[in-house]
Amino acid sequence: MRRGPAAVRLLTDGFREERRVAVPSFVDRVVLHVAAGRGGGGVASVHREKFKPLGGPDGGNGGNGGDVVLRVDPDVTTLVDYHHQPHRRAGHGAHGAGANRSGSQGQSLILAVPDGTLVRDSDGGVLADLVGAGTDLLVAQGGRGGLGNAALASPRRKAPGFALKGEPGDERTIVLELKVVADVGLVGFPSAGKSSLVASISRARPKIADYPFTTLVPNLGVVTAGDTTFTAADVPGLIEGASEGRGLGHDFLRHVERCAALVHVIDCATIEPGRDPLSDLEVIEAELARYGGLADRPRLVALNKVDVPDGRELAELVRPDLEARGLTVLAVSAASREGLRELTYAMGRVVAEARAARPAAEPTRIVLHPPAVGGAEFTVAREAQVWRVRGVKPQRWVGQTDFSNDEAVGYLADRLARLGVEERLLELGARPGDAVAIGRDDDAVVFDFDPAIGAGAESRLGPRTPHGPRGTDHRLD
Ligand SMILES: Nc1nc2c(ncn2[C@@H]2O[C@H](COP(=O)(O)OP(=O)(O)OP(=O)(O)O)[C@@H](O)[C@H]2O)c(=O)[nH]1
Ligand SMILES: [Mg+2]
Repeated sequence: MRRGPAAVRLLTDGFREERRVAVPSFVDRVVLHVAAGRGGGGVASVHREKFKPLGGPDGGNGGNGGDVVLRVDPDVTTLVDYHHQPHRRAGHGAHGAGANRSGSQGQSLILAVPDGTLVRDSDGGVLADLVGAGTDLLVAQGGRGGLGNAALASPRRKAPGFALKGEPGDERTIVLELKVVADVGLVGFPSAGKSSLVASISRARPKIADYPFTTLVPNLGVVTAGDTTFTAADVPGLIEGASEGRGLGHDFLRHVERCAALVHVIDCATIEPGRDPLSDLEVIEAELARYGGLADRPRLVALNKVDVPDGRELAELVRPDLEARGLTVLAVSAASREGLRELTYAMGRVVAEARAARPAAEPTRIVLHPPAVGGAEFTVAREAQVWRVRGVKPQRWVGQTDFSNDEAVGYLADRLARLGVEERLLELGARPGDAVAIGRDDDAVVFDFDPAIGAGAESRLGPRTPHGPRGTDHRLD
């Protein structure tokens, strides 16, 4: 008999994957690429009025880019949407405009995920285990909008002739994983048509054949009935003594342990001696009872193969008896599709009721990058060819700079000097003309070192040019 890990196949629309997982869970896994929105650029604009042509800076700020957030939604039960669309992008912030108009914020993207979704980074490290309705995970933060020249104006720089660029949004690849426990387990004798039913109500394509124990491992199908989406699995055929290990036995009853509901699939067209719907049901129920722990699970009865005339007759004959036992009975045919809509809606109802009755887990909020506390704001290191400056602020400021605008470049130099970057470079022995790289190797910006403070300078803010601080439009002074 088969033991241990079993191959379990999960088939969803447009997606086919086979993986080995431990009984009894199925794993749904998707690689998702998320991109937050870019921040809008600030603008450099000068207020104009009749007779006052240069009335001061009035360029507005860019709007922030939208974030990408994962949020647990109890109505979502599969990752199937992300198999269809694995690239998701939030809205960009709009650029600012003259007359102090700010650009609008980019639309954030809230991605609904099922309760219990595990989020990994592309290296496989766990980022978060999302449990509880409403739990949020910020997976990609929108870029900040750039400041317009109005916001950049200061007593020292009354009329900046430049604005800051918006910053790019985070982009990352994450892996979503969901341990899927089938919502509904289809149980019954071998060849009753369990796999045929899963195939008829979902996109799953399990093996179907007219010999017993065709199904060796459960097949999971995603079923949608009205507003409810759920998963149904065809548990391998059960026979008398299954709970003691006969047939495929015990291993497969473990599959139904965590199902919210069970469907008895009963073959109404079998010609095997000693078989009839009522005794079939009793044999299976006896096995479930011997296995234990399943008594509270709601049951439906699907009387299958009513496309066969004798089968239909038998189904109608036994229906009153089954209904008298309080069971919901549906006459169906996996072959002709008769009664399948009613069956899936009945399944959807019991699943929805079971979900509603489940205690809700408390929502928590998780942020991926907790702000760093303390520590230096930047580091400077001597590398083979360059002085390498690393740090969140210097790297962000470089991203905000429009290098085609000299004033903007001057402003960046002032900011770096104020943070102490120049001082540190001089301390370490950097000389004017040395190459200084800010940022990582792959997207660093390289400058010639041109310190505003010469060695022994009195003041860091001392004038660098005869005209005043960098980043000033002298026409407006
Ligand atoms: N006429 C008719 N035949 C059906 C119907 N459903 C299934 N069958 C046939 O019954 C046989 C068994 O079907 P399966 O779906 O493999 O049965 P199963 O319950 O999954 O069987 P195991 O995996 O062996 O437990 C196949 O030959 C099917 O074509 C039906 O509604 N009508
Ligand atoms: Mg089967």
